[in-house]
Amino acid sequence: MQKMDVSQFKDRYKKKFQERFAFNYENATKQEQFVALGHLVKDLYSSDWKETVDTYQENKQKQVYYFSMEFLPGRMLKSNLLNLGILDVVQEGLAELGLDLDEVASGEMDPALGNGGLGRLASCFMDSLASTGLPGNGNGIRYRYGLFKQKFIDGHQIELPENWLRNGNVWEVRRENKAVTVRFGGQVSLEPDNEGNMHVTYHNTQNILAVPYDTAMVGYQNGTVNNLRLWSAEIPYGEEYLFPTEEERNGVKQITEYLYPDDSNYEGLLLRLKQEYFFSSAGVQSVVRYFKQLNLDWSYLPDKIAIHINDTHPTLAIPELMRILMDEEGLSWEQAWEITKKTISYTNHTILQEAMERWSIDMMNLLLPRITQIIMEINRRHIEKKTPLYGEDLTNRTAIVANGEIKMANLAIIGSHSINGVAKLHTNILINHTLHDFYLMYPNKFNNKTNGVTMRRWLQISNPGLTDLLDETIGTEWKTNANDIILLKAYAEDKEVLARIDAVKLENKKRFAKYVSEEMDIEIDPNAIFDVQIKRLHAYKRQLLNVLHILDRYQYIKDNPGVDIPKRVFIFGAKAAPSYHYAKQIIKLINAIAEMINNDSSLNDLIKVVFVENYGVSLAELIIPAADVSEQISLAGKEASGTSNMKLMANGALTIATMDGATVEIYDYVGEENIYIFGMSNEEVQKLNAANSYNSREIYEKNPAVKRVLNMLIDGSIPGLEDEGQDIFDSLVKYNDEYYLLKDFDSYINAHKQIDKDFRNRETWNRRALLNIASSGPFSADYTIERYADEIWKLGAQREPEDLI
Ligand code: GLS
Repeated sequence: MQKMDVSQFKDRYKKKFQERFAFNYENATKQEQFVALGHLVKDLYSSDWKETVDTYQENKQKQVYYFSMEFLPGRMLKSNLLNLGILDVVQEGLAELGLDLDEVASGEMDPALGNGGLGRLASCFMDSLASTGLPGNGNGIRYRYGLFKQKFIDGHQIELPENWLRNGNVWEVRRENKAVTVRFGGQVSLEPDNEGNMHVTYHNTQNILAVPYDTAMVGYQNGTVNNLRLWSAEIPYGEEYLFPTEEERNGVKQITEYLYPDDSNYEGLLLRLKQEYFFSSAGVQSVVRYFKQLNLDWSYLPDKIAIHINDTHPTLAIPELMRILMDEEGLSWEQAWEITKKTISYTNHTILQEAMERWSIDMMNLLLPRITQIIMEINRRHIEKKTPLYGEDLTNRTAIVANGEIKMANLAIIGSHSINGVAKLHTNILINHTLHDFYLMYPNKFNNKTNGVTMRRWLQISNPGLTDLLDETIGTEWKTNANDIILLKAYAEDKEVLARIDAVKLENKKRFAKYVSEEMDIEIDPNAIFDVQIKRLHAYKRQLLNVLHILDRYQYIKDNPGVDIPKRVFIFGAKAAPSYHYAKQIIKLINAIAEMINNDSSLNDLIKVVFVENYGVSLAELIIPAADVSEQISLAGKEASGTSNMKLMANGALTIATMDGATVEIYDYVGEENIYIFGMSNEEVQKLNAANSYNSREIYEKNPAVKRVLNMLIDGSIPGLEDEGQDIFDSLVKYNDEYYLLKDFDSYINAHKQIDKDFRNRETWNRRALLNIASSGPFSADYTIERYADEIWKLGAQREPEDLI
């Protein structure tokens, strides 16, 4: 890309604006100002985009296709500017034009095409693939409506549609000429031809056109621009199609209309299955079409293509690839099977049983008759081959088809060459418990790839103050080699640097406090401890434990008026799945407590509770740099990895945590003095489960602090609650506290008391913040991606035709 100076930028921007809107930029809305800038930026990377795609093809380079039902890219303007190396030029240029970059950037919609960590991980990976110069593309769904927009009315979560495309989307390019057809329903017949080869014929199918929209994934100042391809469902056109009825039109539109708003908890809905097949099939078809242009024998497919399935949602890519290779390209089952297994790899993101996808065979058969035949045959062969080796019991436990259902994780494992967990502890749990039977069969398929986050968005863009501090102390090498952040350790005793860490944090806290004041009408003191829990609302994540601590603290302050403890602001950001009643009750509870506490002047502002509405990537960028304390308090063994833990650490928050997910690795890097660990370990949880002796009511009866806090839920102390208080109380006392909150209560409270003490000593606290920042380098997604590329996708070491001879 050609470099541009400030004055060139200004000229181009004015011209671009004029071209698009035919009036002056000064009179425009933020959204219009953004659109013009977006188009300008797109012009700047378009030649690199084309060149990257051409080069991959000319060199016949092996490429990975990351199939994911969710992507959560966040606003892309600043990320593109940063990666193109023109963030400063544009910021300055806009300022000279009387515009503020942050204001203009807020004119972009934040596309919420994902629920939470899983979708955000996919987007961090896209950024890292391009930024490390690796040939990697995304494949997903262009949802018309992303995740719902959350509103609080009387403290209750209300879901509104998020029409993120209403003003168009600057970044995408519609590629109708690359559309493919996806077939649903109907019947199939298999008939032999004269030579005895089987031919598949489809009857009465519903054909849907999958139209790709491509978005550039710009690498960090390296000229690489990869592709994120999102598919939209449309009515096929052409002479063979009659004009569709309204019902048909709606049926088609529906397929890519909504993102399913469930995280870790999926409903068996026909529409969702349609979505899964829709983007898996479209993706596989386009990959195969690309491979055919290379003019290689089919056996080279795994040498040129890697397909990665992000959780089980795209698992139908396995039977789809089998179908295409056999039915359309004439390969034998054995050939197709070898190629498929070598091409596909799978990441597991959760061990929660309710999140393990299963589909009824009847539903699958109705919707995808040929795919169902193939799945049944994969299963039949699996059982036939493994039973003599592993016996009937074990083999049957690994069956894909059982009790009228198809188990997607089993299909994903059997039909791929690699399965990975997302943190060391998670992978160990998969190997030793959840997927142990499979581990016995395929020990070499299992591996760990601890998650990572892109430091570009989560440090450089969201925390410019800290970025400058790093540049001025350790140089700029950390921006391409995050492990260099460790060099900051050398400044751990430097009082001036420690004071700057403090000042940067304070600035970020003021920025967030301003938002809270303007948007929520709550005043918070930037000198208070900002204690942050931001993630989906789920019982296993134990936001409720955080609430119990708040209530305990409330009681303590009430009992001890004038007590001298640091002020705390408890900050929550969380959406609950619309059908997840209990999670929504907890949202209501937090809002009711916020109302009670924030309006109680007798508390002297010692506690405040801020529950931001509509938490998403953009709000995360505002909150994370302002955090002092990072809450990672899931029941040990339940959180596969977590990724907000990494972002918060990199921004200098100290973590209070159970030994769960990737937090265990944070502990290893940062050292026990710089993190607050509490509660049961995974082993202790397992033991307690096995002993079957837990009695939460006993804790309630015997522990006065627990009793007092829990009673508040039911004695009318918290105004505005209806059934929520009683239901939540019952979940903890009557129904034996599934996630062991009461068991971990005391140690959690004690850890927080320690935080109060430690926060007082600013210098020590800042040193520990510094050590957290310094230890965060290994969590850069660039490294995670390099490990996927080397160990799973083998992007560097593909076999060339000569190697065969
Ligand atoms: C999740 C896990 O719950 C998170 O712990 C994990 O960090 C994330 C990315 O690996 O995947 N699984 C899931 O279904 N949603 C998630 O966020």
